[in-house]
Parts: sequence; structure tokens; C-alpha cells
Amino acid sequence: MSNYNPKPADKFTFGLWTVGNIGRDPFGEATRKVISPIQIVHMLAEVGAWGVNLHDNDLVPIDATLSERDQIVANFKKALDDSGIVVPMATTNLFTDPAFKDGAFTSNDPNVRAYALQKTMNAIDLGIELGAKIYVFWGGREGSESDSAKNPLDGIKRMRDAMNFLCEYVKDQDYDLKFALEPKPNEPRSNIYLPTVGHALAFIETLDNPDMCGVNPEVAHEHMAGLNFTHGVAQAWDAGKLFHIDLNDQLFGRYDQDFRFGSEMIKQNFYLVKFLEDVGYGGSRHFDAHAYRSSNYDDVREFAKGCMRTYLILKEKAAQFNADAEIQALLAEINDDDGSFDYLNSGYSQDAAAKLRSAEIDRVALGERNLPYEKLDQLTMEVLLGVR
Ligand code: GLT
Ligand code: MN
Ligand code: MN
Repeated sequence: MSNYNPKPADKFTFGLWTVGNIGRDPFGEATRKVISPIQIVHMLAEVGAWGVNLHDNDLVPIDATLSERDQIVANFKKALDDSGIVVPMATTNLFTDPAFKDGAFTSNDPNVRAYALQKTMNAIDLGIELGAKIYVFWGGREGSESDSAKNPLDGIKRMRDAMNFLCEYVKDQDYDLKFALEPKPNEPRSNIYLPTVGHALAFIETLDNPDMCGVNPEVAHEHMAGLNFTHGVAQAWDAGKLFHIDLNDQLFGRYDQDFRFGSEMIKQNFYLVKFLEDVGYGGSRHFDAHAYRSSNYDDVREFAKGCMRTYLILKEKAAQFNADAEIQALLAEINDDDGSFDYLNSGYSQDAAAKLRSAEIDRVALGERNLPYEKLDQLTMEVLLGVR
């Protein structure tokens, strides 16, 4: 059994906005004092994280002068150097300022759209300066309350125009940077464009530079839509588009709870970790979560440690599942193949079709065959519950 201590190779990251969350919600004021980005970097180093991610304005206030910006960035870089923390991902805040009340890239107002592009170019420059290789786009305000106010077709087209413009900007600057679109079905808008991983994957194929763009799926966001997160992640992986991942937890059908990873739906998160480890996902394991509003900063540390520890425990459980002789024997039985239909593996041919047409297949026997999934699922549960 491991000691579950995080190592840099685990690639665990947190956003400045996650451990720095001050506990404000729509009904209540902050319950924690603001701590500085530099304090956050040191806290992350102390708990054993590898990296920190940020929005432009998590670090540089929106109204900072250029010289203030440069000083803030220099101080922040020193904290990174001192602590050994890296910045693998950056993003733009396109949702807090009232200018973005009707969206950023998809606003009806061309001035807002231009400002959003300008702000993102500057934020990309900042991300590059800090070493980021992945740039996330979470379109929290890109949507509508009333579809009388904005045509969804315009929304999609404007989103595409923005992504195309920014991809060309990155190419023009010779930046080594990839884009990751983060879907969410609603909140803070009633309806957000590109609501799920599937919508985002389909949209990416319509861009001028689809190779530069992938997705950043978040557990909580797919759970808000009642979807199986691991299935969405698998589809992104299959398409070569799993550029980043936001780990947290929450119950189905709730608001965006952003709870500690693994705090609610252990079985779902087990399959997720198992998937990421089995396929060899090499990107950041980013915890886009925050501590309960009732926590002080000591408890925020416990929250951060808990995210990483639970991931490592589930990783160990996945290895145990893969090494369990009884489970593997059941899987072998389930996937039994006598090779009779190997000729279908190379796809359609007239020969294959003719052979298939004359094959005798015992439908009744197929229907009568037992699939020991109850037994397999119970064994999985027992691995998870620690009794195997
Ligand atoms: C915001 C949102 C997250 C996004 C972040 C990136 S900010 O907290 O809830 O899901 O990943 O912009
Ligand atoms: Mn969220
Ligand atoms: Mn997120």
C-alpha cells in the first residue's frame, strides 16, 4: 500500500481560484479572507501539488497599469521559482466583469466581442510568459436566458469566429499552445452554448484549425446534465481531444457544486481514474474544486490534500482491479471469442458479407447466455469498499 503522498509525476494542479476561493455564494458573503496568489503558490507547494493554473485576473487586476502588471508577474514568477510550482494551464476571465453580462465572444455587441478577443490575446501572452502549454476556454457567460434575445446560430458562429481568430494569433506568434474548450450546460447563464463534451467535440471539427483544439471536461458539469462523465471522457480520448481535465465532484442535477474530488460519487470517480490510468493520459490532473464555505484555510489545506489523496487511492484500487484474478477471469469469460468472426475485423468486403450471410448464428442460445455482471459489479464494489 502506498503512502498516497503526491509527487510531481502525478501532475496534480489547482487553480488560483480554487484554493483561493473565499466562500462567497449567491446568498452569502465571503467566509474566508482573500489570500494572495503568492501565498496560494506556497500553500500548494506545502501540500504537494505540482502546478497552479490561473485566469488573467486571478493574478493581474483587470484595471492594473502595464507597469503594475509587470511587477505583479515578476513577483509571481519568483514565488514559482522559490516553490518549484509550474503553470501548465492558463485561461481568461470572460465572465466576472459587467461588460460580459451578455457573453464575451458571443455577445450581441461587437464592441464586447472585440474587447473579449483583445483581453484573451493579452491573457494568452501572460500564459505563455508563465510557461502554460494549454489554454482553457470556459464560456460561462456564452449563452442566453431568452432565445428571443440571441439567435443560437449566431452564438455558435461568433464562437467559431473567435476560436479561429485566436488560433491564428497563436500560430502567428509561434506559441506552443493548445486550446481546450470546457463545456457546461448552464450556470451562470440559463443556457450555455456547447453544453456538453459531445457538443464541444462536434463544434471543434468545424474550426479552421481543429488540430489545435480539444476539450477540458469537468466532472461537475457533465453531472449537472445527468451524464456519465467517463463516457464523455472516453469519447474525447478516442477523438484525440482530451487536452486537459477538471476533477471535482457533485451529485446529479444540482448547481455547480465543485466539491472535493471523490467526495460524493466514489464509483463514478473510480471508473474515471481507472480510465485515465489505463489509457495512459499524460496531461494535468487539475482539481477545479473548492472547500466548503464552512472551512478556514487549515481546512482548505485538508481539502487540497484530500483531492490528491483520493485520486491516488482510486489509482491503487484500479491497479488492484486489474490484478484481481477472479475479476480478470470473469472479464475473460465475458469477452470470450473463439475467433469464428475474425473475418469481420477488417471491415466490409463482398467476401465477408457473403460469408456472414450464410453463417449460422444461434440467436436463442445468445439470448440464454448468462452475463455475470452482477458478480463482477459486486467484486468491483468490494475492491472499492476495501474488503478484498
Ligand atoms: C469557474 C468555472 C470553472 C472553469 C474555470 C475556468 S472558472 O470557476 O466554474 O469550471 O473551469 O475559467
Ligand atoms: Mn464547476
Ligand atoms: Mn472547470
